[in-house]
Amino acid sequence: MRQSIAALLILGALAFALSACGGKSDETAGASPAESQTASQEIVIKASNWAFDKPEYIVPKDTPVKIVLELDGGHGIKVPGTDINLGPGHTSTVVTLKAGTYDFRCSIMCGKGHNDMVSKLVVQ
Ligand SMILES: [Cu+2]
Repeated sequence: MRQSIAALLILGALAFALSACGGKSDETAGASPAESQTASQEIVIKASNWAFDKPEYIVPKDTPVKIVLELDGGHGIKVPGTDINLGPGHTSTVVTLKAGTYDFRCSIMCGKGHNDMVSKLVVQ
């Protein structure tokens, strides 16, 4: 009788230790380094032949935002003064911008209307 009680106690202790271990590893898995890249807002810029869908895009300053380029044709954007450089095969990025107005244009020679493809990011 005494032996079976000891066995139960050992089993109980083992179960407790295992569950404690499990809890710990779950916590570690939850802390993802990618979370610092989470954007609070998404700005969609649509490029087609031969225009961007808006004359300007309003972007919140000092806030991580996801810039998404939607393409209809072979276009790209490169925004001077920022890390934004998008085009076919690389159509989104997360950036944090300082207040200001950033003019940009199509970054890929796309045909006769290429020079008309201008717009701006208004960061405020
Ligand atoms: Cu172009």
